[in-house]
Amino acid sequence: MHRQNHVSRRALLAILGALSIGAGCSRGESEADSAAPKPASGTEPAGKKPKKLSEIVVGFSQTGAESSWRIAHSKSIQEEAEKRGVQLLFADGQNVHNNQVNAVNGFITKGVDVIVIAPQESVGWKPTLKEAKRAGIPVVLTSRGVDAEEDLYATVMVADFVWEGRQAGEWLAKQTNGKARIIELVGTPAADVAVMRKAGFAEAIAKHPDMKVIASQSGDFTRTKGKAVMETLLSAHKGEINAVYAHNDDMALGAIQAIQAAGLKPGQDIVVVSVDAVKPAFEAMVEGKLNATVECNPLHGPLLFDTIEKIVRGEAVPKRTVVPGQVFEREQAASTIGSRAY
Ligand code: GYE
Repeated sequence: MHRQNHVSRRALLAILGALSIGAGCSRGESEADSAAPKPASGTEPAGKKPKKLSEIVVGFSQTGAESSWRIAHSKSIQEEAEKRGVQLLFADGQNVHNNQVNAVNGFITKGVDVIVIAPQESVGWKPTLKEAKRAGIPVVLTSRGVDAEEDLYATVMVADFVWEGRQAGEWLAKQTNGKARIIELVGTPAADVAVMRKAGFAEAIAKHPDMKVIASQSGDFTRTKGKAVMETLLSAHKGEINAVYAHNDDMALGAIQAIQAAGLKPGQDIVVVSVDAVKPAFEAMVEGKLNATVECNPLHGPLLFDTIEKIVRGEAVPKRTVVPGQVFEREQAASTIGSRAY
């Protein structure tokens, strides 16, 4: 708990810091005009007049549409672009790394002003990022990070994924009195978010000798795969399991269907905890089928475009912004669901 407070405060400070820098600058186009032209992340030719937001083209390579979280993330970014009059080129990667690499290479060829990447996989980005840098196009990462030197991108906005995994583990320890035989539904294995959510959870349950992950398998962050994997694992470990930890709500919702199909009661016979806190997860909590979810806020649009605006003006931006979250339990779901924005 002490740790949770500590990390939350740090996360909150990070985002508040980022926002308060933004608060000093108006979003008006005249402001952009009068801003002193400075090189942005070493990419803008010195002396070049910064463009107005309404003049820029942003290429956005999105992972895909694998989850409710992802759909809310796309919507937030698309709506914010429209609101600010920014031309957004949206490329749906359909959860294939090469599709994303091709899209970004296309943005570079086109000569867009800023490239936004929500990378499905964290590795394999260096050559493309180097190419963008050579072309003088700043890259903003959102929703997941990449395995590359920091000077290859302008900034990354993510949640504290290790913290999220730890919260799920600590919550489960409390709920089961430290006695759990767990199925872990892992996200996309090549994504940093899956690696970190796994690590945080493992760290938390390591303190409890009677908590054990019986099986850990990827459901690729989707409801369909979460259900299929859960069906297989439930029949392979009949009667052995009393908990599920899913790296996102969609896989948990799939697992819930599989638990019901096996004649068991999700939320009761098998405790289910996941990450994201999307609306459908709140609905499942209200129905008593999901026990808890760790919030991961997908509404990156406003912060993303505040950041892009600064980059275009040549202002400094933090290398990393951590979007804060909190744990929601099913007991609070009915009173909270009405105020959920995604
Ligand atoms: O938790 C999951 C999604 O990268 C934080 O990706 C994101 C994760 C999110 O598909 O639902």
